[in-house]
Amino acid sequence: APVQTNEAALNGNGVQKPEPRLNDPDTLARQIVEKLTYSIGKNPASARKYDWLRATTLAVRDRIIDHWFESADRFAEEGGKRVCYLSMEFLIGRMLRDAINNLGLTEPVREALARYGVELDMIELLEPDAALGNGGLGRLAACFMESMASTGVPGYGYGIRYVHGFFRQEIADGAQVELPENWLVHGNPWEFERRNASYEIGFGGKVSMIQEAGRPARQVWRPAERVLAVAYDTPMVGWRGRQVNTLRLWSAQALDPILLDAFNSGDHIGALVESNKAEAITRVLYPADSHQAGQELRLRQEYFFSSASLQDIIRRHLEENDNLSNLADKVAIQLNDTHPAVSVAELMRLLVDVHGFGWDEAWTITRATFSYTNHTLLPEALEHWPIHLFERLLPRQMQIIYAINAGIIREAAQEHGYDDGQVAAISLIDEGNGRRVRMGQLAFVGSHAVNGVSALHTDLMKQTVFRDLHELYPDRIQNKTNGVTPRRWLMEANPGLTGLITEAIGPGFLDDIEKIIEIDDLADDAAFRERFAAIKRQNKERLANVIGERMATSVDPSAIFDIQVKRIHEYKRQFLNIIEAIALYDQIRSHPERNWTPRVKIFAGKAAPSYVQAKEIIHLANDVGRVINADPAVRDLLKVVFIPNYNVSLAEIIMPAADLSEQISTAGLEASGTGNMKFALNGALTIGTLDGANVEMLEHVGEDNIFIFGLTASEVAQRRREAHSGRSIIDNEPMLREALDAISSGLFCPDSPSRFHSLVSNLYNNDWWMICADFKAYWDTQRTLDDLYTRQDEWQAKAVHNTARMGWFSSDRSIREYARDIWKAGPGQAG
Ligand code: F58
Repeated sequence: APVQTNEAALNGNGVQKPEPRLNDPDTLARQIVEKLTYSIGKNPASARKYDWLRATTLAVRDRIIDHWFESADRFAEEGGKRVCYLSMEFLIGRMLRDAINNLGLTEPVREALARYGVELDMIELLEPDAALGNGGLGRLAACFMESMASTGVPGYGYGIRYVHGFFRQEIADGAQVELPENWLVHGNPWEFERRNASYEIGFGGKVSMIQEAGRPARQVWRPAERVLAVAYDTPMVGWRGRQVNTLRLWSAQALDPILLDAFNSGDHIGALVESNKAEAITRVLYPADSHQAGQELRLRQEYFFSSASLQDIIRRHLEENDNLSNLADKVAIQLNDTHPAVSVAELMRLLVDVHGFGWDEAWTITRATFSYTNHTLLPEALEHWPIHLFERLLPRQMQIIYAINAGIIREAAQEHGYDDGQVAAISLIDEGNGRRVRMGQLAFVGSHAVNGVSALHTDLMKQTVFRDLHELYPDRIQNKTNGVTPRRWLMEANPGLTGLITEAIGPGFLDDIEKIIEIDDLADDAAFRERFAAIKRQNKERLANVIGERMATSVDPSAIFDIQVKRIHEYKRQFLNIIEAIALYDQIRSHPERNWTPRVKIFAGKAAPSYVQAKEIIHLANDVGRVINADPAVRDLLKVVFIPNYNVSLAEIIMPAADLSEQISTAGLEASGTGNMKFALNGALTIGTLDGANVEMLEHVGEDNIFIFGLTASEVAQRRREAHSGRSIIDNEPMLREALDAISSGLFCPDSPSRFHSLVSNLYNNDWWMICADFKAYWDTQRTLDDLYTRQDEWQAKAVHNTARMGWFSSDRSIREYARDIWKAGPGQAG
């Protein structure tokens, strides 16, 4: 209950209402020093850079809070439908630049700090990245949070406040080394702990039927263990500060942090056992991006944040409504992949067991409330939990899943005449290899809408993982192609280009990114192209400096910057790119007389710690770079660099500096990709396969402005059915053979010549990822690009077309589509 306040003092004469903060440099300068003095306890004369960052953050935060309260009041007044985005990951990166950019404070803050001789660009770099995610899925959630706030959708993110985010990567003797990440060590000025919003989360125990007088019999779950979920809120500022939404992250704590009995009897360690066990739930982000982490702790994380979020959503709903029967009119819950899919069973439990709903009504509410996004078709990444584990940890939810399954199967058999085989295909329980709960099926049947993240991926979902459920519910699957926020990925990452575009067409594109198409005709304007190229050159110099500083390698900014940055995975085919580099190295050495176009091949990305092949690929990239970069025979014609510790902040430097973007996954396997969009928006040309959103990028930029090669998804599927092997291709392709021979010979790893033998022999034996199959087409396309780069006018014109035609790939567009087609929430929606 709210505390008793003196209404008159609060509202009558406004005594307790703080003055709204002013945004001029004078006021900002004064308030930054005030924060430095009274909140941080530092004298401006002796303050260190980090103190200035903190003081600036606090001063900016005050301004965000003003907007935050306004947004909250407005939502409450309008009583519209809210969107809750449940995601195990939010890969946010730094927050200061994003906040001041969206509040229009970048220049005033810069000026305010300059008065004390402090450079904004310097202190910004001290902010740690919030790296609460692995890659594309987590970064998409972060772009969506920003776009919901920017497009006026009342969005609430729900996730986990990991103490240790995505690991820090170092390269030692060419190999990846993982180090713990520690973003919270100096505290986090962006978050607010909300002790009042905390919920009990149970695990284990027993379920029993109870019969109370005058009430129907019901199931009661008595968990054996209970932990507390405590909320931490971070404001998410939308463009022009018009709306500020909330990201609520849960932290686990013991209900009884010190067991006093144990403590008093002298068992000081034992007294802490509970709190250690509880806190372990939110201690660390699982770093596997392509294999389901089958550990119990992972399932605990999933249930922990799902249950806390649902309890929070229900509590808020009941504060504003009489009961839960209209839940789906007031809340849309989006499941970001299957990690929160246990929510389907948990909402059923809360509705039926706790709030007394009948099963059928509860099921109708549940389905109307949830929707689910799938991000992968890779079988090894689909989540399924062993029944015995699920049952032990979540006994009541397991019963509910059986009951849901029975209903679906009954419907399929009775209304659609499904036979046993068809029933097995749609069942939530996989009876195959040890009985398991299939989380994708659970999310699907518990949702009214299921979406893929690009047109191709959505089609393939219908044909593969969800073929049978799609047959049963043909209207449920729809497409929502991904997007990226132009604030972070154009305005903040590339202020030079943003300035040029503003000069050319005015600032309208800042509010409606699709207006960026207005620069399209300027591709024919030589003066514009030159300025566009000059900005690219500056961005390349900035990246060259980073490479020089971090790796003591010098690269020439006039070479093609050919960049592949993303998680390291066999299907993303960094290996293909490295093989092409080796083949090129070989050709340059054999034909020094030819007119080679200088190229710098840049790689960055992390491998899951347990993914052996991915780590070998990192090792190979580093080993190859060491040999090529030291060889005077190719000096300045070819360099290969692997930049360690790829993260959001590094991406902000890399995206604007690329000439060429590598999007070369085996067709059919990259659900969408979002790096592809960031590069093209910043004027890189793409070399890529017909995979994920590349297909739609081709449609938007036109076939003259993108470089597509290789097998299509259906050709890949066909070859896989034929058990295609690489041997015959290698035998007939001398460049490929010589490159593979060079690897096998130990040329790049004389210290351990057999290091890459298994990597190479896999290609001979089955070429599962179609590296051999696509090599020649890839090589030829690269040479076309070499040639094109020598005709700078043509290259730059294509680059301008790419930037001009990427407006559609904004996450604002994605969010508007979700709002209109799935959530029925946000501006212009009845809700
Ligand atoms: C990615 N998935 C897709 N998963 O690979 C990419 O094509 C797509 O653009 C992106 O999602 C956004 O839709 C992805 O990043 C993960 O990182 C999971 C993390 C948790 C374990 C399983 C993979």
